[in-house]
Amino acid sequence: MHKKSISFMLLAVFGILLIGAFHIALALQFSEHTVVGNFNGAISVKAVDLDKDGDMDAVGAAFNDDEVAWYENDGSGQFTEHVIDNNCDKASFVATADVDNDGDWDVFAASYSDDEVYWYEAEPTGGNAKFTWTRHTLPGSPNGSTCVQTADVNNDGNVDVVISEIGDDRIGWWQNDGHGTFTEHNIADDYKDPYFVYPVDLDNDGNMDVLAATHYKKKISWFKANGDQEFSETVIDDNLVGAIYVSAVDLDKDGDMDILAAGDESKTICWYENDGDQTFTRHNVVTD
Ligand SMILES: [Ca+2]
Ligand SMILES: [Ca+2]
Ligand SMILES: [Ca+2]
Ligand SMILES: [Ca+2]
Repeated sequence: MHKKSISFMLLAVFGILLIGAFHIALALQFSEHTVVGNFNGAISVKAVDLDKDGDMDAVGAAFNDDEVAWYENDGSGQFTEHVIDNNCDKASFVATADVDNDGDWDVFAASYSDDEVYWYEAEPTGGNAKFTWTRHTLPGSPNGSTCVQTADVNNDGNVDVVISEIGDDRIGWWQNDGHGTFTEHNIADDYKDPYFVYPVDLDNDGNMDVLAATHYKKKISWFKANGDQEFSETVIDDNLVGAIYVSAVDLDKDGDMDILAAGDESKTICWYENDGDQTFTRHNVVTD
């Protein structure tokens, strides 16, 4: 995929999420409250109690503003913006984790145009800003990253990151030594246009696997881990047109992990029912 199409694709992801939110809202009657209304190109958001005061705050990325920020909840749903970085060129994704095991939530952000993934080390200050943020760069310069997810890939108790690089048609994971020093490893180096990745132990064998969505190949795959962090691909679906999102949850509550996915060009949200042995049957939630 050419980089010039990224803005459209990012908008499409946001649209799919809105479609999903709309359908859920029909059933559950949500009312809208604005956290921030001028976060240009808002593309990724995570809920986390960043300041550990008992209420959920928000961390977000704004693609057009090149900005990463967190929004402090006063406890009644009123939010105050704190900028973490206003120089993260085409910020495309955020994630949170305690990278250095010091008890604070740190923040990851992908910079699509810098071809970097940064992590921001939180230091509590006690003042109004609450934290200072020190930016660190992951090694290897992930090329055109659209997704960064946190998980303990090698089961050593330290949270690692899984990253998609659509510029290099690659999925990698970065091993954390527990102090925020990372070592790069390969998951797949010839996976065309990996738009979204999602780490999960899909077959419940204790090893962290990785799901991926490729837009160009309209494909959903899972990469099974063998216990030595070597991964082999199984295709779940090779006909989800515009595949742009994938995650996993036990949707039918029968004890195994099912898969949830979205395709922008086919205007589809679907789920894949696990028969208990990682054979999946697709069901459309909404489609064109
Ligand atoms: Ca809070
Ligand atoms: Ca680890
Ligand atoms: Ca597994
Ligand atoms: Ca299930």
